[in-house]
Amino acid sequence: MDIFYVVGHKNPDTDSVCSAIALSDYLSKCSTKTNSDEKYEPAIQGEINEETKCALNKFGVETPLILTDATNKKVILVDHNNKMQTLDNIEKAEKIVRVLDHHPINFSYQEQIEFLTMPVGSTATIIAQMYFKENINIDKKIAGLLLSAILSDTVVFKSPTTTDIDKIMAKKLEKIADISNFEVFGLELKKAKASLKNKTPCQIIDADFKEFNMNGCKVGIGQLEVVDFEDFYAIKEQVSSQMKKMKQDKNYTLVLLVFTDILREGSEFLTAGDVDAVKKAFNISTIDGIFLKGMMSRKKQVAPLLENYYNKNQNNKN
Ligand SMILES: [Mn+2]
Repeated sequence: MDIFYVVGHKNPDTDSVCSAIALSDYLSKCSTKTNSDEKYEPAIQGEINEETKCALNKFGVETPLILTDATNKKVILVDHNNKMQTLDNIEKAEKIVRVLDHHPINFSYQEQIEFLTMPVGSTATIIAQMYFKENINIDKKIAGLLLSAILSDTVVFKSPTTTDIDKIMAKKLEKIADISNFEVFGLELKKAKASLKNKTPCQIIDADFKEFNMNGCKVGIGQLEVVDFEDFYAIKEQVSSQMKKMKQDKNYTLVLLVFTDILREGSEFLTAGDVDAVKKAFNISTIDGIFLKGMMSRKKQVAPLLENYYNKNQNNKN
């Protein structure tokens, strides 16, 4: 029997985990239809966060197995297509079978594969559409997970990445998942993730951290949703010095943490390293204490602005 591991990005978030579970379910159901002997196994690259835990508990779904190395495995990548964020030794994978994602394309492969991306708010949105389009039965658990992922990635539809398709899919899934008010449920999820209390600076930085190669510069961008900014001010200094240490130890050009206030709909930054890049990319004269109204999305706002800056400024790498 062929086993395919369906896996999301490093530092898994709710969309990565729930999409891996849902796509495994979807593909298993498709393969049953065609009587093929294929097994789809959802996997994660590391511990899940509090928000994802909340979603999995609510719908009674087990945490997927942890897989960090692709060697000799057949893998399906969800919610990422960037080498920096994928399994270790991805070049030693038996095969990357397919990619399903909603991030900017950053991928090349020597073989023909199925590669699907759509400019929507979450990978879960694409998977939900596939279920409805192919008339594959969505059970309550899977609907609940897909809904959780859409609400998580779109920050309950407040992120500029939100599209009408996300909202339409959420409405349909809400009924199947038997959730009476998805906005209330979305905030419940966000609050689970937002708590900074009882976390070490490392845990705060790592919670939702992604690495990028921007024109040869190693850039790490983390994002946290904060309900009470007082909690953020209380830990700011400690987190800041940990970020500086991390920049040195792991040789980053820039480490940027985005603290997003979902109620005020904007963010504050903490940086270590190339401060100049941040000032120029976001057109601000200072970083400390500046609240950037409307800045909600790493994917659509923070990363592209920085990438654009580094593409124009090849020198100045350290
Ligand atoms: Mn996503």
